[in-house]
Amino acid sequence: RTKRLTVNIASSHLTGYLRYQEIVEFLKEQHRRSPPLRNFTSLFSIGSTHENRSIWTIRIGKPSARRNILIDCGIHAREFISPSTCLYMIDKLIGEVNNGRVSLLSVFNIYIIPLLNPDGYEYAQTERRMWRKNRALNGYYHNPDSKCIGVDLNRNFGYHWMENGASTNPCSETYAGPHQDSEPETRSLQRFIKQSSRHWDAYLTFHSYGQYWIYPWGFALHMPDDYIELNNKATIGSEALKRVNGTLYKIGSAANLLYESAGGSDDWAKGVGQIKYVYTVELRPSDDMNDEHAHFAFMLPETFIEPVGQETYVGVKGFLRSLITS
Ligand code: ING
Ligand code: ZN
Repeated sequence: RTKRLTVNIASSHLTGYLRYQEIVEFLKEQHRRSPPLRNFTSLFSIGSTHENRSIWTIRIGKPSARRNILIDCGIHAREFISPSTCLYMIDKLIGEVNNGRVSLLSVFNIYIIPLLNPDGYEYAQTERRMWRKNRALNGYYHNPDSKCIGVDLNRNFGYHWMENGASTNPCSETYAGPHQDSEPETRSLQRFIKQSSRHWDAYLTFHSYGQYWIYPWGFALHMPDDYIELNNKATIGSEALKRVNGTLYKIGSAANLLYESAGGSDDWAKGVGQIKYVYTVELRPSDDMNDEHAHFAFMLPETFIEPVGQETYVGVKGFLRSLITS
């Protein structure tokens, strides 16, 4: 890349859609930025991928904070605005720590996984911009006729797996895998969520695009028992988000708003992980063809990193605050 932009955050390194190794450096820098003796952050890997990349995770919060929030980005390779939004939020949260504004972070430890699918992401960065899946070889060596690579991680999670909107064909963009929970990225996230000592208040997973703030279920059209609470808190978050740049989000269940599809990380987090507030957030652009930015689709220009990061951060904070007061 010849020309890189500067995003107005404390870290000077969010200069575009970063490569995997740049993301690792960014996280190390952020971890160094927070006061080390007070233990406000930790940086660790929750597992590794087919191509042996680590899935890095940063915790931000007071060690005494009792409640836990999980956020991931980059399940799908081509959705570049997603990992960049996680990185932006990490920078802002650590900025608040350093300025002594820790009210949210004395209640919540926020765990952020900025890139759950680094193999797919690197492939999209270097070989094929529209790649979606991970880089599983799908038995290629046993059956060289099947040259199709990759499992759709958001169809691989084992809750009502393969019931709807997924494929058993390894060549499909929505290939659900040879069996449920087959992928190292899937299992790393599940193992981390299940670590029993931790209670999770909320799980947010960031995708693009469409401007949707959606909740389970994805596998079928019926609603969870507590969907009114899920809808209320999504409304609070999206209204906070809208106040920043006027960006409008639609709210509803995944199957109703988008399409029925099983095996998503959100359905698993709620159905198996028993997390109450579970959301998939589809970031900008809008998918409304009357919207001036809709045509960017997955290829949102890097100049959007800042406005999308900013509004999403405000939306997430608004949502988190609503968890405290209720
Ligand atoms: N969209 C999601 C997908 O995995 C989704 C939509 C969300 C489906 C939650 C099921 C559950 O297809 C994108 N853009 O990835
Ligand atoms: Zn996606």
